[in-house]
Amino acid sequence: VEASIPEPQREAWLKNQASGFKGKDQFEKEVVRHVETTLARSMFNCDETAAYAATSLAFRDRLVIEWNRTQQRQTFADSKRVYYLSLEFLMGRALDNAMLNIGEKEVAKSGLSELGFRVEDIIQQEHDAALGNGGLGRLAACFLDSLASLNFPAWGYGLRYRYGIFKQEIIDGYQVEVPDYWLDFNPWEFPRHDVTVDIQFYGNVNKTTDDSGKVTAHWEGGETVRAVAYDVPIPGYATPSTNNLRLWSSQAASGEFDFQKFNSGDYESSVGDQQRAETISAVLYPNDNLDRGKELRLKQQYFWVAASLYDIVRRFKKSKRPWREFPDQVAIQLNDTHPTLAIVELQRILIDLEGLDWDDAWNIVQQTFSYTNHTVLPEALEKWSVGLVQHLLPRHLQIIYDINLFFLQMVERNFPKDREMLSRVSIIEESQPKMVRMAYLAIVGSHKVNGVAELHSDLIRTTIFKDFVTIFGPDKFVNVTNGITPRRWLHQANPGLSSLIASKAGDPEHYLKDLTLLNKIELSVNDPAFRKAWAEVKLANKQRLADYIKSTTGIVVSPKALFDVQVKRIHEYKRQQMNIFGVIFRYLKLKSMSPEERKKVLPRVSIFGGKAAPGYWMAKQIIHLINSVGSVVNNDPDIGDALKVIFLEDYNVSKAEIIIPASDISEHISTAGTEASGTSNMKFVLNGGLIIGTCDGANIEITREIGEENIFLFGNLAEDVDDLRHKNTYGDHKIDPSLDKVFNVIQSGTFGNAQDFQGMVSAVREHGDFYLVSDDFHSYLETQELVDKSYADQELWITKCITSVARMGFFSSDRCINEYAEEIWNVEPLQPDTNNGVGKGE
Ligand code: H53
Repeated sequence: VEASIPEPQREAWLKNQASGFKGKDQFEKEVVRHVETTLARSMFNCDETAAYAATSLAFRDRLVIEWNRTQQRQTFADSKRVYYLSLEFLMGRALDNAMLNIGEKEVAKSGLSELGFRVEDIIQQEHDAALGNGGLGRLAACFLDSLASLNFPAWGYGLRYRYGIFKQEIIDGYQVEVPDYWLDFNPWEFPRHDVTVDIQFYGNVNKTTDDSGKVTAHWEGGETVRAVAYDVPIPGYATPSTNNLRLWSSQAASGEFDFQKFNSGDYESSVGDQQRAETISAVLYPNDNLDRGKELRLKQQYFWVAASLYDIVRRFKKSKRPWREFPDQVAIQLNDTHPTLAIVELQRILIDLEGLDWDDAWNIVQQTFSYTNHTVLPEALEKWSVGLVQHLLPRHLQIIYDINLFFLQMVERNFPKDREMLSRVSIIEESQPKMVRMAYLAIVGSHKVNGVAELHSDLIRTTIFKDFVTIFGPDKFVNVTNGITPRRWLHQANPGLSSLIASKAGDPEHYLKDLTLLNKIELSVNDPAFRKAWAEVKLANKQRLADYIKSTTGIVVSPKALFDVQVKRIHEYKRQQMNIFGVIFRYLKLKSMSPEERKKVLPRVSIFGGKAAPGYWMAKQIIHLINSVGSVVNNDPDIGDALKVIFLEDYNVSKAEIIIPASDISEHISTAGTEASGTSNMKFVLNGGLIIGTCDGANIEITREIGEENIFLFGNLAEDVDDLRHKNTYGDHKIDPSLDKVFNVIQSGTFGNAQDFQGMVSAVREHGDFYLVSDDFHSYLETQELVDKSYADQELWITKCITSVARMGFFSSDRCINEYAEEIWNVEPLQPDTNNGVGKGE
């Protein structure tokens, strides 16, 4: 039966169209209606949780109306769409973002106040949507915001994990992981029980030949798991465009447990199938920049990719266009190699199910896909054992072998003299066991490959993907420097600074959509009133963080001290260990001073935050050392306010929104050549903090934009890292004397059992110091001294901060998305004011 309402009855629909609240009175009415009818409560038992729920539902109603219109508009215009495939979307909270993006926060604030609530308290009730680990997942979330704000027809596709990234507790200085069950009440998703796809695993392949001699492969048997769609509306800023994030949840294909088994007393296995199916989308793997090759992870990848492609193909087929037009309608971006099986799956659909020739199909595939690489770290580059792929996805392995065969034949034809190249670039690594190299498969199956910052893109072209540049030519490899959304990371996180900026740069609606307008504030850099207001905003943000620190740790810090922040995933390459060694050095120096001297030093608060992957022993040791140093330093009566060391538990998006605006200096100190881009560096500078950093990732482009007088760079360069490592392992490895002193104090037991930190010390002293902590330590300490000196001159410091913010326009994710749209996707925005005939009954 056709689901659309016939023409004569449509008038009644149009007359009764839902509209959502307009203005404060209607907002209040909607909140009360949701409290009383949706939640079945009343003014006699409406707590903040209920008020949050009702407020969210009132906003959701608004979003969903625009979302429906946007989808209709896009369907009717039949324009090319972008599909962003990402295993992680680190969204954080949605309510505040929805209020600001649709421009109704003031309405909500006064409406809630009349109903007896403070909007800030209501916003705090929301649980973060934490379906990601770190930078890669948050980048995907910033991209969704930009895609919607710029009116691009775009969908995100991901997994609806029942458990997001774990919650971190610190107990006796150690990290303890607690499950993050976040779906208790989630008003931001719409279950689509009618949008399901059955996904096949295991089984075997049979081939048949028809009369014309054409061979067709049939993938048969095995097990089936059902994917159910959950849709999350993504509001654009200051535009009605509202895009869709579709997250897949797994369930048993029958939807029920086996009654026969149940009745015959086999209770366990009767629910076993159901539980096995649900396991697929149960939990996010908590590793950042590390591949562990687990079977369930591969299952997650195929499940998500197959459901998404089925959905995309189904939408395309409705247009009744010929297959060759598929790439004119569809651009699919692979966020890292996690969705690379989509390349194989589309080829399978085209040749096995749709009957296309290999070459025609392969052309379509290559024109459709593009791949973003986010790392050069070898331990993060995905490989799957051939045996595992064969077992789980037998038909896909055959196709991978064919892709590889045709690719290697092409290489052999074009480079007949270079026999060794074949084994270097083969998608199948001839190791024991054999492995599928996912990055190579992604490159071969895409028309564009991009890195995420200039240095990183240069590195992938000259190191890990060098041969592929030779084979495909340089134009296939491009750079798109990462960006961040200024809506969340300035306007939402730092309303004080946002409105101060607006007083010079024009309406938020303008400058938040064209961030280069920030440069207007540079004209006011010497305006005393502006500078004073600037300093007051920073102090208020530091006070807000100081209050938070007091309430969560009990430690009192002075907002007048220099706040030095390093918040990010804990990883040896990010070098939190170097930071804490530097803090110990500072502590020793303070201890050696007389009380009079000590009074003269600039007080500093060293703030750390970040999660360690549960199986990453060294990262956990780093957390333990930070906490142990904190408990010694913070309780040392000699030290007082001169130095405090804080570890903030459970760093996540909503905590970042409090921490980032409060920083004076933040640390982005990875070993040169290891951090592909970094994006928090951009957030900190945009919020009027300066950074201390290495010549790595996007730090380099930040320097280019803001000027080298406004950043504290130090350390060895990427081009020297190989030689230094060689020297550290084979040559004479002398430890920096200041670092040696720090190590001796750690080993004397000053911060607790020396044995607990032996791994960190011997990594530097005895095991080649792979991350060059000792090589960079002297330069790091010197630069930290320069930070102290510079901060003492507050006038110059504020000038640096204002100038830097003024020059940060380049790092908006809008710029970044426009580059993808032009250079890679070839898509155009669809303006919301063009009606396209919607509502006329077509
Ligand atoms: O991706 C960010 C970069 C950052 C890089 C990060 C990343 C992950 O979070 C996880 C896996 C991976 O390969 C890379 O480490 O430098 O800013 C977004 O591009």
